[in-house]
Amino acid sequence: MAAKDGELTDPAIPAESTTVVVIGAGPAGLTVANLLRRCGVDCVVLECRTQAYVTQRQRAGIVETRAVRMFDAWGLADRVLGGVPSDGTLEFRVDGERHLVSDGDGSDGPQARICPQQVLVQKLMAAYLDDGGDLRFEAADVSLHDLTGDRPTVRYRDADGELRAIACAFVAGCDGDRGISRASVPDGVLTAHAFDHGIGWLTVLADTPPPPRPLLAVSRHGYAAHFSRGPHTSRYYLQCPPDDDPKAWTDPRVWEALRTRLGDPALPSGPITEREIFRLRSLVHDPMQYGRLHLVGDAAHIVSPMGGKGMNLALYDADLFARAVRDFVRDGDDGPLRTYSRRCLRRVWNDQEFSHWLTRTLHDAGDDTGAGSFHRGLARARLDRLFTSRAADGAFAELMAGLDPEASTAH
Ligand code: RFL
Repeated sequence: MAAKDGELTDPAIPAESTTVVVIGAGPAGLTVANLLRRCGVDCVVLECRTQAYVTQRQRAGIVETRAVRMFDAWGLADRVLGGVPSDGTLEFRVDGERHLVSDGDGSDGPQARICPQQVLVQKLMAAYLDDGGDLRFEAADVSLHDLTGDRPTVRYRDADGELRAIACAFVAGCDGDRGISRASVPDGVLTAHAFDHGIGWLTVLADTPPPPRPLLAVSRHGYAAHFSRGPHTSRYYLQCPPDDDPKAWTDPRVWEALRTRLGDPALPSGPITEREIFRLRSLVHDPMQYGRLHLVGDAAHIVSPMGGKGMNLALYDADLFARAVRDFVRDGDDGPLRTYSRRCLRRVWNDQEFSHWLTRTLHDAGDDTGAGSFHRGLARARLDRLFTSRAADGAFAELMAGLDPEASTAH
């Protein structure tokens, strides 16, 4: 929490100085740090967890086309993107029937990559550290001070338990939904727009052959999906009641449900390494800045995983923030910093709408006990349009790629 001014200048605490303190070393924080280094702006990254924890955390799996081109424009694509290029198609399986839909928009340039989040994080971290970047793990009790002044201070306790203070020009709050950054903004400044989809997903990570392309399956048994998370690893999703107990989903029950819902009796099973149930929820905080604090990624917004936008939005915010700081430091232009929140939120709402549309369509089209048979009919009509209309497929591909006329990667 923000502290009173009297607590700021303790002579016993060694004081340092930098231009940007980045809180959190996830995709957002490490991207901000790398981009700032690329334009010669110094920064310090504070991460509360250990290096091993951060580099093993498995979540997202696709870097969208727009984000691939963003790294390319910064000259970082070869260093930070792992995985393999996407083949530009998604499979929808409706009651066992296969429909391939293009998720490549046909534009020239590098395309989306199937790149697990932990691989992106490992490579971003390696690039930053190889370039001499300052990244401090196990930073405890991080607190932000004087955010509305010209020179905020970030205090924390280092891995040896010593209190430290860093004065800076800007703070990048990249510490996720449960971090300290957003919690440091006084009550009443931010408006939270929250939505609970009333849907649960059992998510399972297993050592099994990944599918050739992302697979999303609709049936009366409920939604299921199968995605690649590396050459020998898969992530599966199974719709379930939001308050279900993951322990009730034994291995045989998981494999049987997947075979039924994916319409694939021969689906191979394998060791399950992670099993978790979460509620699908969406959340937007507006504005995404307070004084010299800028919220980046999950610290500002959560998108339901349908459509694979959460991590990609974090990368978008990071790009906008780094360019805005560069313009301020290099040219004294504070315009991009002042409009940071408005520009980010335009894309955030665009992606929220896409994710919400896809979430409703794929759940309503299957099990009609939730939304009712009328909504089931509407959702089936939307899928039919997607499978048969070139215009509908084109709009879908544009949203998947993250490319719209505003998605400029111009520097
Ligand atoms: P992160 O990744 O949560 O990183 C935040 C970092 O901040 C640290 N931290 C602190 N450090 C210092 N002091 C403190 N007080 C701190 N508090 C926290 C944390 O330890 C951590 O290292 O946020 P970031 O960087 O904004 O990145 C966001 C993405 O991680 C997130 O949007 C995605 O994982 C969402 N997501 C998906 N996104 C996609 O684009 N495609 C997907 O397919 C996809 N699948 C998913 C997902 C999220 C999931 N979860 C979390 C429910 C699948 C799942 C299961």
